Amino acid sequence: MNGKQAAGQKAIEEIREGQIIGLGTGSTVYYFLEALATKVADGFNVIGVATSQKTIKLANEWKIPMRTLSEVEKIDITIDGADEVDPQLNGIKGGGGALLYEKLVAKSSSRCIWIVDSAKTKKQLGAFPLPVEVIPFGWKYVRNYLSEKGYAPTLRLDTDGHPYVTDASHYILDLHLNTIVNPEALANELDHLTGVVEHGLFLGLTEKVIVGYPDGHTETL
Ligand code: ABF
Repeated sequence: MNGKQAAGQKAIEEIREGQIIGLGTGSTVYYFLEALATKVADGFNVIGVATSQKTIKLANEWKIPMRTLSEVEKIDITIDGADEVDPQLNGIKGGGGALLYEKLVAKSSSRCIWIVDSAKTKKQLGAFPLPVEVIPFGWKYVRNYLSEKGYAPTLRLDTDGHPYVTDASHYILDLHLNTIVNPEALANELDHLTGVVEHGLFLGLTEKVIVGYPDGHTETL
């Protein structure tokens, strides 16, 4: 067992019969979905709300009943991954390109829990490139603005060298910041930049982080 598997399986303990569950994206969430599918196969009654086409595909394969976010009034609990987490439980998300839908699902949830392997926990955010989701029409304006600020933006490309396109048909600029001294100030700046749809700073959006270690044990932040 690896850290991601340990964290994914541990998160099952947070789930109750009859809940509407936000299902995140990524390889750690894969292990949570696998464990959830086993319970569903045994008659455990839950409804999932996905954050990406990738998660919808997996949930359908494993026969987890699904709804879209617009079909539910409230999500009871969301289980999602993250790319970096700091001691204040702030994080960088969006390495998988699903940050907009992940943030909408997180903000629609009564509870949110992240599941990560121990490599994701950092003293300070920023080593992982910060994803910024932008309207394709204005991506060069945003790229130039961020470049002039010294944020070293790069347009995310897919495997055939074309701009990566999110499920919401936007582009992503990844900011290479190394360290983020004041995440709140940066989030506020990005929130007010014309052309930016959303960014991967998830501040105060999770109540708990389950950290999985290579030996299979987990700790909770
Ligand atoms: C998702 O989990 C994304 O926000 C983030 O990029 C990803 C982490 O992926 P993994 O669990 O595969 O490391 O929620």
